[in-house]
Amino acid sequence: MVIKAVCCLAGAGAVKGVVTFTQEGADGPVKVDGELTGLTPGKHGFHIHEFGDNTNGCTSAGPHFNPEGKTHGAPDAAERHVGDLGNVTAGDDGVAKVEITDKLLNLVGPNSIIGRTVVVHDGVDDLGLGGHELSSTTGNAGGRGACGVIGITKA
Ligand SMILES: [Cu+2]
Ligand SMILES: [Zn+2]
Repeated sequence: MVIKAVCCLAGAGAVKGVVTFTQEGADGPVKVDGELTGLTPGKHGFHIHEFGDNTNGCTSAGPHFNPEGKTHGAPDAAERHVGDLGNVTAGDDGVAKVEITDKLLNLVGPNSIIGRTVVVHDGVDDLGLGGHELSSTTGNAGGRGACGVIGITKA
């Protein structure tokens, strides 16, 4: 069984993009593929946030999706939010390719990310190591450049 989901990101500025999520079987890792444009060159925090609510823009998406009550961290860290996908990197053309395989994400079950929000940030996620007061909750990644709600798509 292959489960697929898609997210179209948009924001108040130039940043936008589309990412797809693919999971083979309920226990398999989730592949995240796509492209974001309109970014400033360099790294940008990339997360799943808790709520699929964009009523008041990307702010309404709430904090990082964190069903296990953990501290913010890098995607490969033992201690991380389920929604912590680290950074994507934009080139001089403002384009970032997204190619992530993550073993904590799920598209099925009680911790499914379907109906939650993908956010790409204006700044760099310090992966919890920056020593800022926000490092342990958001990676101090700054504003929310673009976001979108994750929805089920054709497998
Ligand atoms: Cu975020
Ligand atoms: Zn986090």
